[in-house]
Amino acid sequence: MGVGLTVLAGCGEDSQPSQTEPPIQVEPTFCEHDVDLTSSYAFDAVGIHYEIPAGKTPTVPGGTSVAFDWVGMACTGTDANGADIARSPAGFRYRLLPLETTWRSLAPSVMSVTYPAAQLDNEAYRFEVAAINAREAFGPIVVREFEWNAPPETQFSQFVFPGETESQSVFFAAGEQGLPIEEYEPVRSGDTLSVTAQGVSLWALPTGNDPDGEPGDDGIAAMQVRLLDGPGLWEDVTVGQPFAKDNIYTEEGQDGYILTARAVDKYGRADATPDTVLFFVNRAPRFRVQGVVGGQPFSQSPAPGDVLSLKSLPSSTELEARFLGFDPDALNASRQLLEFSYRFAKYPGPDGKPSDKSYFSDWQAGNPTTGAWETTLSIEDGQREFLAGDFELLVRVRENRSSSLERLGRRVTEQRIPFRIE
Ligand SMILES: [Ca+2]
Ligand SMILES: [Ca+2]
Repeated sequence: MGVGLTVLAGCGEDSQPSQTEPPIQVEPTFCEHDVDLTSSYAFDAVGIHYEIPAGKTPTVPGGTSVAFDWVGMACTGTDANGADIARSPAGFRYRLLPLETTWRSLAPSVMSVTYPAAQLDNEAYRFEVAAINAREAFGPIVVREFEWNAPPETQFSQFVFPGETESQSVFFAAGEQGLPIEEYEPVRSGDTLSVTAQGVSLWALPTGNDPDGEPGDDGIAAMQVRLLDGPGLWEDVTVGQPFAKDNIYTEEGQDGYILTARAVDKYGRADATPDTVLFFVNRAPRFRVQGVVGGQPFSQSPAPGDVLSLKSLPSSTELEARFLGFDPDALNASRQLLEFSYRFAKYPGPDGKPSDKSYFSDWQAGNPTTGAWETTLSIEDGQREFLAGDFELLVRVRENRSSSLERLGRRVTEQRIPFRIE
């Protein structure tokens, strides 16, 4: 025989070590240990259990503690002689994200962990546990996920009012304050509410329920309502009481209102999807293309699609025009107090190409009695002649307010008028 080395890994007769040479030492192997998570559950003060199954993210009730039990599985490595050897876990590593961001160590004899309710909050959690071998190598990580404390749900209570077939939840009254609720009218999301000098009164009853609540206890600790015309703060209202507000106006430049309510449960968790109703106050003025002014028929000029004659113009730089506006709120029907402004968005330029250089004119008062505006229009302050061709005129009508009524806002409506001059 030559060099008398014998490899020890095999087990056949041929590989028996010789009597005279010592066995060759090999590096032992350390296998990975599985963890068998035997139970994962939440439990409340009277010990009622809520399972946390694998592959799901259940919501466990607010106020519960959460516990995990597991066993570490033995695995087969080899010893220094290369022989198979059963190894037990050298310990465990676990963490509960996001509460614990680093791994916690446990001795091999400790195979459970409990998180008291006081440590938990309104969050989604992820529990991870693994066994380690003697070399501190992790076996497969076992995961359970859960959310602690279901959020409450909020809605404005629905009522069916006389004359209404469908139930409504938010109501308004324009004008007189202190009316009985039966005389309020329903607000549908997206409505524009008519307005009076007293603004608008609003009434709604927000209610909430918490999935974690128990019989006799709806679990709602607070109710918050917000009436937004922009970013705003939540306002606490008494649970079970309606939210009511008078004198709601539309301020200058303001768009709509968003009425929102959210319930908050006793662990401080708020409904993430509050009930919401969008509405506007003060209907914008409108144009009347046909009407009656001072007992006489009235027709807007120019009206969309009109074809005018160049010869009919009073001068080469002037166009006679008349418009009629009205405010559907009839805040003060005898004094419409409307203002008008215009610009030519498109007109034939001197080079024959369409031009669009003009800006909106200053606001000009309409007739305070009739809401009519009879005027002469010009292009670029009379610097341009009217030429034959296609025009596009934009006319705006705006509510004019005396200083005592300016809280009502001044809503604007724009009319686009394509017309032609031949
Ligand atoms: Ca809850
Ligand atoms: Ca109005």
